[in-house]
Amino acid sequence: MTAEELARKSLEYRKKILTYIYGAGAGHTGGSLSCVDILNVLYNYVMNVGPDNFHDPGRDRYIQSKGHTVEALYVVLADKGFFPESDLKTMSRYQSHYIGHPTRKINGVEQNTGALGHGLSLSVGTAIAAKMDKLDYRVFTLLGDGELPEGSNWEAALTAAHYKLDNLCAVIDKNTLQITASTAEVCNTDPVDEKFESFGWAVRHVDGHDFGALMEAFDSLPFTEGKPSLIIAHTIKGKGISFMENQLKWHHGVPAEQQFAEAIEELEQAMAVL
Ligand SMILES: Cc1ncc(C[n+]2csc(CCOP(=O)(O)OP(=O)(O)O)c2C)c(N)n1
Repeated sequence: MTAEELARKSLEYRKKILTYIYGAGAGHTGGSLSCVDILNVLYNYVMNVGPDNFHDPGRDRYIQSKGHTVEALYVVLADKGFFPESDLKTMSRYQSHYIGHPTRKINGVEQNTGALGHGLSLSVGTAIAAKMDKLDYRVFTLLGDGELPEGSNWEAALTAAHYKLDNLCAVIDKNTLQITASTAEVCNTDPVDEKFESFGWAVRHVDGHDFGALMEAFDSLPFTEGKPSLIIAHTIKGKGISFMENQLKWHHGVPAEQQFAEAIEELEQAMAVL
């Protein structure tokens, strides 16, 4: 897929994220909108994974550590054909498997996540398994900048470098906001690039909404042979909907009827000029 095609798809994804969150009356809106371009590029340009090979041991793996923004993952998995999109109408409803965090009950989900701080460890184990099994799949994980203070991340970072996991790529969705305050105010992890580099990772910064830049970064993996790679994706929480961008209340804010209509209108206008 080209950068232009990906850009169009992301606008569709944003509409769907808002539609299903609005329908469910629940969801993590801001962080889903900040990470959806990254998921789009991963699933439609980078990774060798789809419903046809999901049980193939050689498939690429994606583990979403910031599990609370599962709505972005759901719309991408539905678009890839892992399950019918109509399933998402049940999101967050009684007895639906489409709950507010990823579980392996959903086709296409590799690991249960949601308690922050576990995705990188799971990914390290999966990447070690590839090396042991002499398989050439790659492992991708998405971390929130707000989850980085969890100590398990740093243990995993150390281990990834120790085992020279150049088949592992972590992406930080660095939208700079947490739930109640900025990430820097809650627990500052900057300079996060220098920290990971000092742990033995190869690190790059990228605009997390620039499709060409994301594609180029993923094309360059591994950044250094014998080292795990980290992409620090600079993103905007609530990206694409002007009244949601960079606003804490949209962490898990659900649009009211009028706000929903305005948001969809903004996305349709963006589509018209693309
Ligand atoms: C172990 C754990 N502690 C606390 C939470 C509650 N929690 C849910 S989202 C969130 C903020 C996460 O911030 P970030 O990772 O930056 O997510 P984003 O801003 O991208 O949505 C927290 C603390 C959790 N899910 N897991």
